[in-house]
Amino acid sequence: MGSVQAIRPARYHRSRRLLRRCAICDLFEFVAPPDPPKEIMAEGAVLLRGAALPVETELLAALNDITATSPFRHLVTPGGYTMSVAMTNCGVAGWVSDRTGYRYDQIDPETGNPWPAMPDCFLDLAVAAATEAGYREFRPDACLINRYEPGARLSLHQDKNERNFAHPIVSVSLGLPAKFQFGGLKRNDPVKTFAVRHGDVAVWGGPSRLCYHGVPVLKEGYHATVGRLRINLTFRAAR
Ligand code: MD3
Ligand code: FE
Repeated sequence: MGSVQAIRPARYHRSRRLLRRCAICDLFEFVAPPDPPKEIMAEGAVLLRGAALPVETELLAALNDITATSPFRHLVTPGGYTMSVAMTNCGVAGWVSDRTGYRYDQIDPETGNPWPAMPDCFLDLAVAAATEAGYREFRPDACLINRYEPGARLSLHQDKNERNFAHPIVSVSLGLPAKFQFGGLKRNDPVKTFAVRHGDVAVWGGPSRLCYHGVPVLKEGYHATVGRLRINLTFRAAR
């Protein structure tokens, strides 16, 4: 299981003494101080900057295997709209939407087969991040994978299709940078906006678990390893 150290970005392994001896490091730290490794967004909600970077290559390779079996597709909402974000899943349960509603299903409706298994590198990262955020019992059985092309967005919503809201949700951002909008328990509560980048991991639980959230329109761009895309992995204990 991934340890707390294993999900820290490499720069935190460097000793204070080494940093102090490097004048250029001093200069960069002055111009752009590093993000804190743990940022509290709200009660129960923690942002772990760069926590996925040490396992980026494994995550992207595992993602390719998953989408070879269960490809990305644009789901239709119960209201009849086609989502701009394309989705797939891995794990024993997958989130799906169609004209009849939203639900978790063991079967990929597109292939008629079970969703691909959750890769160990996915599970280990999600469990390590939840532990780091103070959620020690988290064992996700579902991973929803969202793919944003520039122009795609996810409007403000609550995640309410899971059986037990005592479990947190872990989200891993890869590829193009995006903004998270994070509101309150009512749709019209004020929202805070957080910029998320490649490798950032967020954990939402406790009093934040049912907060409204969304992703505004993704800006045009190109990421060196992911391309013209943003990928978000969302880990849940659905059942
Ligand atoms: C705040 N995905 O799939 S994850 C989703 O970036 C979803 O693709 C977004 O929202 C994405 O349902 C955002 C961030 C997130 C997830 C769950 C939350 C924020 C949350 C639950 C409660 C509060
Ligand atoms: Fe959500």
